[in-house]
Amino acid sequence: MSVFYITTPIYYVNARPHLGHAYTTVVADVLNRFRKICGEETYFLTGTDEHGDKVVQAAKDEGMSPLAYADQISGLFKAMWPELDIEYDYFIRTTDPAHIKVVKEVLQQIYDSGDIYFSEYEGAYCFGCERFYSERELVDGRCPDHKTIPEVIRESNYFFRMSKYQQWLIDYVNTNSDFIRPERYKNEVLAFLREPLEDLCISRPKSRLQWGITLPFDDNYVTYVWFDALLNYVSALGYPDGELFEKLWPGVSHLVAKDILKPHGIYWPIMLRAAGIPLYQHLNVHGYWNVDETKMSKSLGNVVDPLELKGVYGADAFRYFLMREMVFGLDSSFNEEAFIQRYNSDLANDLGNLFSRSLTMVHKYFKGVVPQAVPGTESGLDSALVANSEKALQDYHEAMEEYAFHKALMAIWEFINHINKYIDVTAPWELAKRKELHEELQTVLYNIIEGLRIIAGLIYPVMPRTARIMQEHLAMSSPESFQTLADLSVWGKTAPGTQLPKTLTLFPRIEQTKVQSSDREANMSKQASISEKAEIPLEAFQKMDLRVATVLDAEPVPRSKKLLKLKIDMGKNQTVVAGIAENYDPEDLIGKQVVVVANIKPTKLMGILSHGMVLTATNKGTCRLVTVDGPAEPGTRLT
Ligand code: ME8
Repeated sequence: MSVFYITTPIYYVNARPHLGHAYTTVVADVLNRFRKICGEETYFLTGTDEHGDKVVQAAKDEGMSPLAYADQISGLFKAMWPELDIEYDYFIRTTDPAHIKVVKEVLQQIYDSGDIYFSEYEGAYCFGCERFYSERELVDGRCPDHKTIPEVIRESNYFFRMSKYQQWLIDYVNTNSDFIRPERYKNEVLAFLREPLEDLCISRPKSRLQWGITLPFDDNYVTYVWFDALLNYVSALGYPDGELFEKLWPGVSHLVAKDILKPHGIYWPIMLRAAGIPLYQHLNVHGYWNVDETKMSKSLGNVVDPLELKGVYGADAFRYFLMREMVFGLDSSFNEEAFIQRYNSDLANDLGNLFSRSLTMVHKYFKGVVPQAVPGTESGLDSALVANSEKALQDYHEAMEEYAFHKALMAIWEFINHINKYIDVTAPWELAKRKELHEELQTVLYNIIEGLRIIAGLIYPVMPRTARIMQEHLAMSSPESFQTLADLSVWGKTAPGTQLPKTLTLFPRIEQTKVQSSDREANMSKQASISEKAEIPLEAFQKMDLRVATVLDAEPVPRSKKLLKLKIDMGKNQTVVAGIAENYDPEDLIGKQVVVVANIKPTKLMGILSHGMVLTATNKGTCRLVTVDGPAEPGTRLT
């Protein structure tokens, strides 16, 4: 049996976990679950990186000792992962005594072999990056990351002879084409290696920094934080003698973002080589999440908190969005409106509706008992459905192997849409009207349920909670409900005759107005100044049918704080739902003239179909209706 050992970076404990950390860790969890359904043995490591200047500085700012501070922030990371349904096997901290022991052993070994030497060095040192910069690396004399002018410091330090391994690494990367992937990052590493590789300063004098692992061969120094941190990937397995190390190391795949390509693509392979440890299998590098096209940063106040999103939309929707939206390897921009759109269209409409309409039909026509497909009643539609499921499975598998998570999800959604069409075309409600077609009805509903079983199995790595709920409602009880890819590739595994529980709504639709906090709204209206908004052609505006309407009646929508149901006259009588209950009493609206987008696709809000959208000016939680400057004939078009 092959093994799969997946690692995330160990995160610095100088800041709270955010969207970027969540993304990498969700990807690791998705891969880990995927490998499990492939039938492989897996191991998933994450943790925190706790030494170095950055942590000392952050602790000082909070008036805490480095260890107390590290305990606190490491605790936040540890607490966040289960909230996002991330099931890691081991959480490592670089302050763990077992890790410290391994770092010292490896340092000693490399020192003994002659690849670490002592030397005086004068150079430009960036305290933010905790490292020396060569002239060539600086941009206009400044640190490319922090934009600060590094301080020139002169120090005696220990150096790791990386230069000796430069040609070996170039050859290795060239001959092992999937060692660093996607290819753009392999090329980036090779480009870097075209310049002479300098030896790495791997010590910090204690006169400057005490918060680190003391060098085993010189008490006056602590270890450079990267030399310490990278070794977590082997220390966590009990290197050198641990059974886990022996079993798992051959299957190791690292996951990082592009910001730490250099330590992982250059320092780490050379460290492994110098220590006589076999190299990792793959370094998988993803891009960066921005927020609303802007770099996420504390000072801009746009750091996205995964728990806040989870609280509003649920962990599965959050995971789905991350995996569906980002093309692995490229940058992506987070935007809450896009999130809600995807949620409503992919999760609430496509998947959620399919699930509830299917189960409702089984209850209506078969008292909730899964019917038996009847041989001889199948048509071309049924074989097309089976063929489509096979194709979905194959496309999904290939995409997952390539870390193209967005494509894997697209493959599942193609199948979901295929089943939705299958239902529309076979029209079980028509079959149910005719007794002589009862057997056809059985076959159709069996096939739909079988399709849902496969969908539940395929979404499991990305949406484990939804998969589980679907499986429970398809009467598949754990642990038998664990579906491997092999199970999913066989059509007909659902047992007829099983009684299904009542259906439920997997993803209730979200009203845009309901979820955005007034703070965020205020921010958005501030940010979206006219000049910044994307321009649209005139024809796009002309497509919009804006009408004057008179409110005939208004009433609150039960169980909703924000919504009112309005009966309006816009040339013809219509019902619309508007999120204005916090600002208007229903009785004040009767007779008022409003402006409505009349040709918007009807949507259901809290179970009421809304045939238009009432325009408002909304800012900081207050909302004012857009109206006309004097009586106008209901239905008058705005131009
Ligand atoms: O670099 N978009 O820790 P770190 C996507 N301790 N991913 C992001 C991101 C963003 N905007 N921001 C952070 C360190 N990440 C070292 C690692 S490993 C031996 C030592 C994720 O807390 C991404 O995985 O700065 C990135 O590589 C990592 O967090 C950096 O985490």
